[in-house]
Amino acid sequence: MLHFSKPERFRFPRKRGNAPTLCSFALAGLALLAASLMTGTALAQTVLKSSDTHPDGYPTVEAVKYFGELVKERTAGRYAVEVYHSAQLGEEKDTIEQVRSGVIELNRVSMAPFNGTVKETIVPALPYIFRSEDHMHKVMDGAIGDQIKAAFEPAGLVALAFYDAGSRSFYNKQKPINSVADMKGLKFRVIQSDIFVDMVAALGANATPMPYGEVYSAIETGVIDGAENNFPSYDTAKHFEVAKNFSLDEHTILPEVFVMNKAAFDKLTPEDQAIFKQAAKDSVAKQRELWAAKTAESRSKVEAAGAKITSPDKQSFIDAMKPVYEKHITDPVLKKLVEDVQAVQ
Ligand code: GTR
Repeated sequence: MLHFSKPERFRFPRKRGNAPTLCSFALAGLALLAASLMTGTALAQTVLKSSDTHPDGYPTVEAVKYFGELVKERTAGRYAVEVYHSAQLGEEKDTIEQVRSGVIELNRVSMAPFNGTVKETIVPALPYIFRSEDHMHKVMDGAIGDQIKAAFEPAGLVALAFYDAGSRSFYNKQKPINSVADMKGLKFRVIQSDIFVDMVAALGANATPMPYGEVYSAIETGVIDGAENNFPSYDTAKHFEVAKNFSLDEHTILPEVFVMNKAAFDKLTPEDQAIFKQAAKDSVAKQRELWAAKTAESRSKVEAAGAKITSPDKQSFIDAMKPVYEKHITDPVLKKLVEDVQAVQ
């Protein structure tokens, strides 16, 4: 569903009993024009809503804003994008439903909550499937990335871009983690995906899937001992305040996805579709640059605030993941995808 932006309703300054005069209509028209010029929205412009769980200034939020600027410029102002950051439209799982049903047109989310609906997203969510961020880029920027993008269509979505999310690691309030043995019995919040639940179980710990916005107080009150995420999320969600032991086990290098409601995309002319796709592609370069800077900034910030970063023996984490692969990679399509990813040098 596309939304046509309407400037706020103009109220005629009516005196009781007086019909609006021609002059007041002219004034109203001028006021509308002035308002639209001031807010940068042309009249009869289509404004697309986009959601993000992160706060303003976060690399994904800025990348989608940049995408919106490019689209606006390249469609001569016919389309614009409004980014609702800070989970204003709800937690990720809910906003995924909103974008699938067309309540909103765009959404920037992690791929993990799609693991149950778009099976191909399981592959990049597997622990230690990528050897490095560079390996992930080579895979996701190429034919395998295109195959994963195409898999969103039956779910009513067009995957416009993958954005960087660095690597996810565990952090907790109890103790430093130096090996898999240290994980035993700890309670971690995981992102809402069975892969993550099974990964934590394979490490001897307990997983609780929970919306992102509830994690801080769950750690603070001791419902859980910790969670897992990258440095920018650990920083901006302030989890470092309540869980100071960050173990750089880097279990996943799972990119984010920027999706559009398919019906809304299909309504665009072929020329506009090409503009949207190119703008999304251009926003990836911008996001990667912002991501690298933010990761370094967040890491120094949390360290200065007292977070203790350890580098556990990664091989023992990798070895423990066998049952996760055995359970989730049974489908021939996924088996082939895993082999294809591993073969990318
Ligand atoms: C972040 C990711 C968010 C959200 C969050 C989470 O790294 O950027 O989209 O999925 O993790 O753990 O819920």
